[in-house]
Amino acid sequence: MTIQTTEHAILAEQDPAIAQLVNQEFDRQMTTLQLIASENFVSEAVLAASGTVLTNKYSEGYPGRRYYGGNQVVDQVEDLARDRLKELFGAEHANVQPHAGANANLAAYMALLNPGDTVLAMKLDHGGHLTHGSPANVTSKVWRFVDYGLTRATDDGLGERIDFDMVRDRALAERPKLIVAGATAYSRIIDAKIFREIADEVGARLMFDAAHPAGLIAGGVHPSPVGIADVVTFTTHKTLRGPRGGAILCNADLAKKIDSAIFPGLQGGPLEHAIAAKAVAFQEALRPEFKVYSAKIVENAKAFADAMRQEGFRLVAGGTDNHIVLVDLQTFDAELTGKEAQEILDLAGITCNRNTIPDDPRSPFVTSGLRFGTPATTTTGMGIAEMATIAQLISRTLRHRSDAGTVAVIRAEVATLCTEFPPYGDR
Ligand code: DSN
Repeated sequence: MTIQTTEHAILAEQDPAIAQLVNQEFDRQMTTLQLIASENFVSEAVLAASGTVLTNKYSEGYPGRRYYGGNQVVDQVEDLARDRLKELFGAEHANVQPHAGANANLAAYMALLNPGDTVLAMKLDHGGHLTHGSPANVTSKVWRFVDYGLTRATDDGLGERIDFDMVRDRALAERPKLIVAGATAYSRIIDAKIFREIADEVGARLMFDAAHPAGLIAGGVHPSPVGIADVVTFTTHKTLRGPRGGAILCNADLAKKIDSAIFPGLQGGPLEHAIAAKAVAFQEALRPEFKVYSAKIVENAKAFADAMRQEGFRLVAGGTDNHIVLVDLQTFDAELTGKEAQEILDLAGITCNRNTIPDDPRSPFVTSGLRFGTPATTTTGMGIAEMATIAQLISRTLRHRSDAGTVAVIRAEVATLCTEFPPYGDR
């Protein structure tokens, strides 16, 4: 498939090599299934705002307090983005400048902590994030992270859950200055109120990393941590369906600290073209249709989880309440690693990512799990029937992984399915 827009024609004339690669990526996205839980398809309007002359402008500082001239228009863009975001989540203060979720998290730590302070966050292999204190990440070098995890799966099929007894015990023993709630591979609701109670008991601040459920929160299908946590950080490109980037929400009393942590603490000039695209996405998320979309993401995830279970896969946490389905491959095929499964599914045109499962015996590079998500397929208009089909395609691919002919047949079936649900119409 090729891109037919005027902008792409200009790119093709000026830089054929990059234009050709953009086209190849467009074709990949249009003809394969996008099941990475943290990806989505932005609207044409978000795409349009991303590629504007706003990229030319330096605007270090904040609206009304910039270090360069000529920011009269850009100030209005950033104000619109902040106002829409506050309205969307009912927040007192919004910062829309973080270039990424990692920056949003770093800024929150910088605003709330001194170097060496103790932070309690979820273990990476139980679903946490690199910036929640992974030994490989700068966060663990500046602050002292201790962790909590999930309960073990029980025989009655209930599945793993956040172990709040462990959260409380660790909090009482370690007296952290900050507790971090939020995860990248946890398929259940995360209740900020329980974390708040524990944080209050030990005199800790609470940060909620809502990168994954942000869109579900905006759409009203996941309880909001805003006003419960001291700071809420998130990315704008996952369930929220905006451009790549980050954002931070907090109460008015922390506004100055958060803003100073982003600039001048961590970043220089904000990416105002990205901020404009964020503003467009926030406007889209304010519309009633976004509530319908969010509910469908969860409905599809539940249908996909049921179908995967019927195909013989064990699901971490026993199922899903959100957009994520985390599969433990060990009972399906003890020999099959997450890495091998991801690679063979790629050949079949099914895009997902390998993921650790709780207490994974394999390394994070190999893993014993696969993470799937429904934000992107739901955007294309796929529904419950397609979720069942996709689960069957995954199961067939993995069962017949040594048969290149069967994988090629599945690849063709995937392409046919995708062309029935084009996210960009005639683009
Ligand atoms: N890379 C993101 C995800 O896939 O969940 C987290 O940063």
